[in-house]
Amino acid sequence: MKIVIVCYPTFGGSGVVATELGLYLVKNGYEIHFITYKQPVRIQNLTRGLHFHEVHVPSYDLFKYQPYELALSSKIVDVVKKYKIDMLHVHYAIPHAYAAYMGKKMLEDEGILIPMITTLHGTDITLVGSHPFYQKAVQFSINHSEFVTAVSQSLKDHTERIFDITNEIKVIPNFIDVEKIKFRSVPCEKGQIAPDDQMIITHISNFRPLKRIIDVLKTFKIVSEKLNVKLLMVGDGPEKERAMRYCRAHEMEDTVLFLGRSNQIDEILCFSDLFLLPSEQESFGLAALEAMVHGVPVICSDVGGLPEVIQNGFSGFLCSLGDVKEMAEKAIHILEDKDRLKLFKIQAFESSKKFDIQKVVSHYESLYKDAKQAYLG
Ligand code: GMT
Repeated sequence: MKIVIVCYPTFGGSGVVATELGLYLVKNGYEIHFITYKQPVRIQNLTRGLHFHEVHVPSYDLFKYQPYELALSSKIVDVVKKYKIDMLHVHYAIPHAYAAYMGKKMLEDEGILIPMITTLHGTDITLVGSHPFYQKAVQFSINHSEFVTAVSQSLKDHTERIFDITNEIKVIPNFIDVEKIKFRSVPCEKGQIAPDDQMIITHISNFRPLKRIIDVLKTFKIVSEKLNVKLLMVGDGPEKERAMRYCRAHEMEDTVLFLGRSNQIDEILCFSDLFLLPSEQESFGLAALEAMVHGVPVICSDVGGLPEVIQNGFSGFLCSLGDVKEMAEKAIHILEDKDRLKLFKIQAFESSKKFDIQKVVSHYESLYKDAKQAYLG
């Protein structure tokens, strides 16, 4: 089957999920065509069956805003026709679902019928999509997709609460390639970052306000008063400056390292002992799952889809939003006892298996088959 995947090419979770899905499908014999404005960060080499089509938006003085959706829908039409594509799978509703719907309609005009699947990731619904300026268009695109999926039950419920949805939303959670991580050949080198007896706490995000990275620092500060720990802050974004100022003001510069955006997430997580994710909202929390597969327990806020990913008291702890004292207490509880830490690490890895790529992607594969059948008969 030949599938077009439309996604954001950046470090964000939706782009990572779309890219990993495409790469895995290629291994399973699919022909995958990514359409984005830049080559996705997780695609290093284009191999057989894997194509990338860049959307160019020519800049024109008349426009205050460049019409990306137009360029994207035209690109979808061109690619579908040229490569005889069977299916459109768009990740992140805005503006991808809207643009894909336009592409689909243009193709219909030429007698080409193509089904479309939209995968909702979170912020496309909870933050941006629900804004009155976008709501109608997002609702329209969801209702006109042949199939709609959400990455958690929480996101499905949220979507149904704020939109008038007329078709069924299927929950297909995010996934992780357990085998790939387990049998990776890259060495795990903690030595460059910290001495052996120092434990590593890690946070990875896009440092947007909803990630509450000051809570990460406050939690870490309490833990560091009791235990020998170092904090790795991986990522970049609008709150970084404030976070760095906080560290200067609280003399934490020796124990908190800002590593920037990184392509070496696996290399960092492999020697981490604990992961902090105190977000205000998280439809799934892919970064937490990436930590768990490396055997890293997670302390996070009890919001959105996080309780579907982290088993409280088993793979980590779910804490009240903003309660840094509680998060620090749970962190200390896990870290202060070597045997307990070992157990939590094993349990975190065990929990991650539920989201193994083989299990989860089979749901997408059945959906592709159903969509093709339902649409084309
Ligand atoms: O969390 C972000 O700010 C990035 C955002 C994105 O669109 O990539 O992440 C969303 O999608 C991820 C992949 O499905 C989920 O794991 C994240 O939980 C979700 N973020 C939010 O809901 C805030």
